[in-house]
Amino acid sequence: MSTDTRQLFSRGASLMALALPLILSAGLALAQVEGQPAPGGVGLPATVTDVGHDTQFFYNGILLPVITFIAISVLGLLLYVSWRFNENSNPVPSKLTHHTGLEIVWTLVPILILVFISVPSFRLLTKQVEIPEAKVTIKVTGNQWYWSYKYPEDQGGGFGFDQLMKADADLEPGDVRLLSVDNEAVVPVNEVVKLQITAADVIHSFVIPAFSIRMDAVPGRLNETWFRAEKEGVYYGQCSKICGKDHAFMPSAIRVVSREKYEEWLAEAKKKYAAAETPVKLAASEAVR
Ligand SMILES: [Cu+2]
Repeated sequence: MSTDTRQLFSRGASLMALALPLILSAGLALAQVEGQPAPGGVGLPATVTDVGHDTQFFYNGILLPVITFIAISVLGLLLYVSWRFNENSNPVPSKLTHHTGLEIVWTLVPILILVFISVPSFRLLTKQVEIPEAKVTIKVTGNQWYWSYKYPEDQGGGFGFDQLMKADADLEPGDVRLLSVDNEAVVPVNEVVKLQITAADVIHSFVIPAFSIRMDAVPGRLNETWFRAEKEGVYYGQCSKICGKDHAFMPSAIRVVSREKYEEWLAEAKKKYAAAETPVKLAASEAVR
C-alpha cells in the first residue's frame, strides 16, 4: 500500500471516530422531546405508547446493531482485500473461481440474519394490527388539505369538526409553526383509542410519530389503527402521502388529557361544533341554488 493510500485510510478512520459520538448524541438529544420534531434531531422521535416503545427497541436495539455490524464487517473485508490482494503484495493471482463452502456460507448467513430479525418483527406487527377493545373510537377523514374528525354519538359525541393548520399570523405562545391547528382532537390518557381512517378525495396518510402509528387514508376504504397514550400532552403529525399542492400544510394534532377533562371537552365540543355546523350547511346549499 502506498503512503498516500495509508494516509487516506487513517484520515477516514479518524473522521469516523469523530462523527460516531456526534451522531449518537444527536439521537439522544431528540429523545428529550415528545410529540414534535427537535431541531437537528436524528433517529426515531420519543414515543408515549407501548407499541412505540417496542418499535424503538426493535429499531435501536436490533436493526441498528445488525446493520452496523454488517456495514463494519463489509468495510473491513473491503479494506483487507484491497491491502492483501493488490498487485504489490499478491503479484501472482490465484486462478480459483468457485468455492462451495464459501458460497454456502454467504447464502446461509444472510438467511439466518433475516430469520433472526423476523421473529421480533412479526411480534411487533401483530401488536400493531390486533386492536384491543377500544373505549374511544374516532373516525378520521383526510381531505385536500386538512383532516376532519368524527366522534360517534354512542360515546357521548355525535359531532365532527375540521382541523386546519394555523397560519403564521395566528400563532400564539406555545404553538408550533406548521404543526399547530385550530381544532385539536382530544382523547383520554391510558385508554385504548381506535382510529378509523379514510379519505374524501385522494390518498392521504395519517401519522403520529409519538404513538408510532402510520396508516394510509384511502377513499372508499376504512382502515383501522389504535393507540394508548401513557402521557398527557399534545402530539403532532403530518400527512405522509404526497396528496397535492398543500400536502406539506396538513398537520394533525391530538391532545391527550385525563378522563375528567376529556368528558368536559366532550360536553363543550358538542355545543361548539353543533353550533358551527349549521351555517356551513346553509352556505353550501345556497351555493347549489
Ligand atoms: Cu394529505
